[in-house]
Amino acid sequence: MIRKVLIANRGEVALRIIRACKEQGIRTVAVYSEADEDSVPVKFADEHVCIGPAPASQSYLNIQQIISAAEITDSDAIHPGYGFLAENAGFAELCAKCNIKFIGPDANAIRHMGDKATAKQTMRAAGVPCIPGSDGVCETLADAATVADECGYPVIVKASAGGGGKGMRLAQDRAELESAYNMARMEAQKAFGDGSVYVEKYVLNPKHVEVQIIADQFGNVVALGERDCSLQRRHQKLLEESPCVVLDEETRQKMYAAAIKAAKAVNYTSVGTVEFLYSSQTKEFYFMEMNTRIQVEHPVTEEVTGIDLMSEMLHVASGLALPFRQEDIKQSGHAIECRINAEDPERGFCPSPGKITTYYMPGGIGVRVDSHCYQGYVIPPYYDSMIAKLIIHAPTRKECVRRALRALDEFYIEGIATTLPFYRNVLMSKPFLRGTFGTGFLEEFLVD
Ligand code: MV4
Repeated sequence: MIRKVLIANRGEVALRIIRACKEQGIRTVAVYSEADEDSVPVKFADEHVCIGPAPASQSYLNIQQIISAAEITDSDAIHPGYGFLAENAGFAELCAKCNIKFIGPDANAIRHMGDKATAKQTMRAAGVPCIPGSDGVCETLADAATVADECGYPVIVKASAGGGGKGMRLAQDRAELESAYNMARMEAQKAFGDGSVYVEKYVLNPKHVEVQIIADQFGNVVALGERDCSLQRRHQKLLEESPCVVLDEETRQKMYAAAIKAAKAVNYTSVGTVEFLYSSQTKEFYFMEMNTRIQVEHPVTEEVTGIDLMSEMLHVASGLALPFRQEDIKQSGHAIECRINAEDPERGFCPSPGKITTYYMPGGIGVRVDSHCYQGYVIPPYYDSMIAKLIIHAPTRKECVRRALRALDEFYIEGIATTLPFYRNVLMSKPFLRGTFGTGFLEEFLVD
């Protein structure tokens, strides 16, 4: 069993982890940077340790400091949350070496899925549908051209060490392939110190649908429904919902089976997310990546399934078997999450840190706010700009949208610019209300 968890994160997710631990009687240790001394997670944790200056590289990414903090507080586990060290295989490995339980999958699974070309090869070999393209890395431009001719243009060149949109280049034809290939390689080398790239057919305006899975240490893997995360801007998700309204029941079940197969292929344990691209035109879905962490949008799944993912993540980490089987999972109603960022939608979503002078949160049935903010809190400029997640649950999508609009009207944040007004516009737009929009929707929507 786990007695004491060190939370190697900050903000909303640190608070989410503390809440789950408290409910299980697990003691908590907050580590924090000099910029986060006055934060809610630091106040709510049983113990706190300052691990360095504001820049993340010197605090939340400082592995030596975090391991030392775990040792001096006698913590037996570390929860990495999302971002920072959550998908750092070396960190997971070091935790294991120091006899500290890393709350997440093992280092091998993280490493395997972190290399996107290898992950895709493994998935294809396991029988998970993949986007037509190269089998692994394309070592030369000639290789890339052969693959592109086989699967047909347009193609996309992706960094193997990338993910989430970094180091991607589109090529409409053979003439464009050369620069796309070279640019992707250079960008990947610069960003990740690894210039490996792979090539696949470009799917036009797909939906981004991801399946939440959870796996225990006894080989049980359960799919906990899907999330439609197509509403993104520059590869930053802004709104997520569950279920995905364009999936028919047969395709949905096939997608769950593929996600479970993906997890089993790497002996996965803990919570994880298998990302798929879905083409509404052909009704085909393809494996894209697997995220080996708890994600920002996990509450959408919690609302629809009634399962506390953070709590179950702690349970499987401590060696317990899953308390449910696939046939026990029932999804009810619809859930939408809006990520409220300290950004100005009127100024190209530029960050807007500073003091929150008014903070009034919405409430009522079906309304949940996951946030570490309060009136008087000063948002530091050093980290991610997400300050709150507004999560709405209702019996139908239509009611969910109306409830979301009602909650947005009640949410008052003053002193800084936020993305609150932006969501009102999105939730009232025709493409959103139809629900058929793909990943290209928002960029078009924001033009006019
Ligand atoms: C694609 C694609 C179309 N076809 N791959 C973007 C992030 C990274 N995870 C992969 N991405 C994409 N890969 C093929 N073969 C379109 C995207 C993409 C995208 C995917 C999900 C959500 C938003 C997106 C926005 C632009 C492009």
